[in-house]
Amino acid sequence: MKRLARLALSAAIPLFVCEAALAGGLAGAPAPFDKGGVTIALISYISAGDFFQSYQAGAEAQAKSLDVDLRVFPGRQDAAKQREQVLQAINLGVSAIVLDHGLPESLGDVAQQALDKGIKVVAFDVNLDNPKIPQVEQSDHELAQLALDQAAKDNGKSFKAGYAYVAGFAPLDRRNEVWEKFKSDNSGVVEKARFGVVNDTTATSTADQAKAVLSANPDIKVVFAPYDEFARGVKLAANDLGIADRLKIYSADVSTADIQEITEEGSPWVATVATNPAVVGAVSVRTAALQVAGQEIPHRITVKPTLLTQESLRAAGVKTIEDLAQKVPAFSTSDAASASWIPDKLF
Ligand code: SR1
Repeated sequence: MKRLARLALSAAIPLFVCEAALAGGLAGAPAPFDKGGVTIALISYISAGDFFQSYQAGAEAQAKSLDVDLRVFPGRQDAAKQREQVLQAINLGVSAIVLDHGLPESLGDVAQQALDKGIKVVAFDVNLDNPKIPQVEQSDHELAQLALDQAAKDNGKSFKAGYAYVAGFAPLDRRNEVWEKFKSDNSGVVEKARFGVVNDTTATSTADQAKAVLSANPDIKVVFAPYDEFARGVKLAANDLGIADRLKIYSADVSTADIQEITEEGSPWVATVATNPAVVGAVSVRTAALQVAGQEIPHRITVKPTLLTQESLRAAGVKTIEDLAQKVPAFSTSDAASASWIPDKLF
């Protein structure tokens, strides 16, 4: 299934990507991209789940378009392993490293070692607090605000809520800031329980917790689960308990599998707010490429998310990410970290 999704994505990559790869270097690009032979490492903390698969596919497509050799290191939710992989990438002599999530305490010093060796470093969703390391993110404050505004629109400003959250992940921490403010602005919104797990089976582990929470708190009507794996877990729990008709789930992220879960008959998953993860992966590689080319980039690079309600997806007949990209053109592109010499029509 995942293989199929990636094949579908690569099938959508237009011809010029192949032309660039065949040419050995990119005509009209600045050095070193004009001659080719640039290697970039993508070192991910989380290797499981649709978001991260799609992010990687986007990074690979953008790398291919730049004739970059992208070395992918899957961290498999292991901080020590991810740290070791940064050292391996330094030893390989890559031109740049993209860090995709991770724990700041295990990455900060090795990222600095890379910088000291002249290797460019880009961080997606891990806050390394280093002025030399640009941060890519998905406007997480806006993302959470759009989801919570929709929750307030659907349920009013007074409801009992469950909240899925794990501290220590930069995007979840940013979304949490908005949730805290939302609660303090709306005293009728009561957080009855907080739960969530991030591991290699996030959805099912979160489902086990959600089942206990929802059984113990039958008055919970809304769950804010701002990560699609959390939302899947909550939906699974609601279905198992037979309470899907009295629960509404608001989330982040989207994939073809998510769209199917959101739009299916009787689904309690009523809205999500998302970017196209493949676009975010592409933006991360572009940021690294611009740095390698010695070009200016802002310190904070954001990709804007879109609100997708169950109602709007059903009404537009959206069944897949490809449908979504067709119906919402902004979803398949971002002008973040762009330059005239970087191919941008990847999907
Ligand atoms: C555990 S962090 C999960 C989040 O990272 C990405 O930002 C995705 O949006 C996902 O929700």
